[in-house]
Amino acid sequence: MPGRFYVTTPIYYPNDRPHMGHAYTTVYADVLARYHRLIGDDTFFLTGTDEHGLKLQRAAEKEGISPKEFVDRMAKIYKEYWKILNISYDRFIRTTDPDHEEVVKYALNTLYKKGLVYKDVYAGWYCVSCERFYRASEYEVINGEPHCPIHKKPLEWVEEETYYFKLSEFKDFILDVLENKEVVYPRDYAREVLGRIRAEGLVDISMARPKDRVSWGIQLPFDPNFTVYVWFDALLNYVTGAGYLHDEEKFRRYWPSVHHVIGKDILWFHTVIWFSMLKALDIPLPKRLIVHAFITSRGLKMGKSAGNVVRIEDLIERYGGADGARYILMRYFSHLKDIDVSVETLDSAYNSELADTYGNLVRRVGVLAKKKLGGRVEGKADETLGKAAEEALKNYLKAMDSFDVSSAVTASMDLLREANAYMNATRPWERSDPNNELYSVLEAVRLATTMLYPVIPGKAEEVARALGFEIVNPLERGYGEWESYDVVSAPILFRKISK
Ligand code: ME8
Repeated sequence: MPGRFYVTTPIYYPNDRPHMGHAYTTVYADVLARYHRLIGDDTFFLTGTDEHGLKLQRAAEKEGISPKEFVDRMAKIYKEYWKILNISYDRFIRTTDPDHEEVVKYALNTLYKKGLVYKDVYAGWYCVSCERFYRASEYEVINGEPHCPIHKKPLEWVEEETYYFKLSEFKDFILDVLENKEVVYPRDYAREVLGRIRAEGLVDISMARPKDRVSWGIQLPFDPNFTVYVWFDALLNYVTGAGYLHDEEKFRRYWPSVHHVIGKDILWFHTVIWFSMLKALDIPLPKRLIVHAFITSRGLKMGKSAGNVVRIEDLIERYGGADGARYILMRYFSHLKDIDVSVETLDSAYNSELADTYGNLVRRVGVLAKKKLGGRVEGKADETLGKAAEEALKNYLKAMDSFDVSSAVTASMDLLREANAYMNATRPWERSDPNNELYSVLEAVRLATTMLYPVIPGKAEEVARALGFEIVNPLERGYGEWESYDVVSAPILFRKISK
């Protein structure tokens, strides 16, 4: 029975163009979406931009244009990057979209009517880059001044009237979810949040900003002098995107299968705050919250503030296009351990795996099929290679179903290595009739290409066209189940990077 799969990325702050870190999350979510479409699931993929708040207000001021003009320009840039990277989202949500603004107002009104909101003063240290307050136990003191632990920038002292959300009332609920429910993946992150709640408790949080300080935001529905705190606005994008309030049928269809993909920097918001908001709104929790670690460079989280970003265009240029870039991002995708990117490791995976193991095999089998058989290949599948293919597919499906994309890539490469070894052992170039051998290799190439399709969709389609097959659900057409091949050409897929 086909399932359903709804996947989201964080909605990014469009104060600047996306970099390798944003591509890391977005490509990963795209791979999950493409995989689920491939196996026949009814899939919906949401990404977008988080456009309100002080950070955007200031970015626009710096450019001397209105916030709306600024975010319009930046949302367009985001879409261009995702197009170049072949991101197959179904909706690009912007928090300035009218349906979203309606959802936010409706949701906050609901919290208000339920008595979960009250007015009081707030004083604290604020990081505009994070759009959040930091407590004394959390910030770093540099030269006697409080600094953001992530951005290392001085915090700003804020003292003002605000509205609080009664987060403290949800403590038992959150503890129960984190302790007993399989929502957070990997579970280590649930334990991390649990530890923090146990150590610090859960205090009520400010959910509004005075309009005279932060004007760029959605107006609080029950007090026109305030705008909604950007995180309360942003988190709700996930329900808006699924049709909440506007398309009940769509919401019923996709919400139960929602998978949020996030970086570990925004874990607290997506567990404690988001789960409490959902509970308060009587909306079921997400099926999974899939958390990943950071890409670091020179030991620091890659980001604009650290000044160590790798540009998406540089990745694309170095690795021969979007597919090469997507591959190296997924090859090292990691949930728990930060990955420090070095050109040497990335280059070596690209050269040895994409160019040699995959590219050379495609080229060799294509050339031989043309030369020895005029392109028409029909034969019997080799049993041993078939076993290896089955094993690889099994490992691949298991990895994909547990969100482990880098192991799925490894399983695909294992199959290609087996196919290379089979080719070298059977030497089809020396045979007068190499139909069986070439067919066996082509089947392995077809299956591995299908498995890699979610990661390298462009190149996978190119191989399918050149060798004469289609990318279809591998569960329906396993090894040896493609009848025959009409090889058209033998493309050179990836050019090696020389030192
Ligand atoms: O936090 N390594 O937006 P944001 C890995 N608007 N992932 C990285 C990364 C790195 N070095 N740098 C960025 C926000 N990311 C909010 C989200 S959601 C309701 C609101 C990725 O533009 C990672 O997914 O700061 C991280 O969680 C996200 O970008 C933060 O993007």
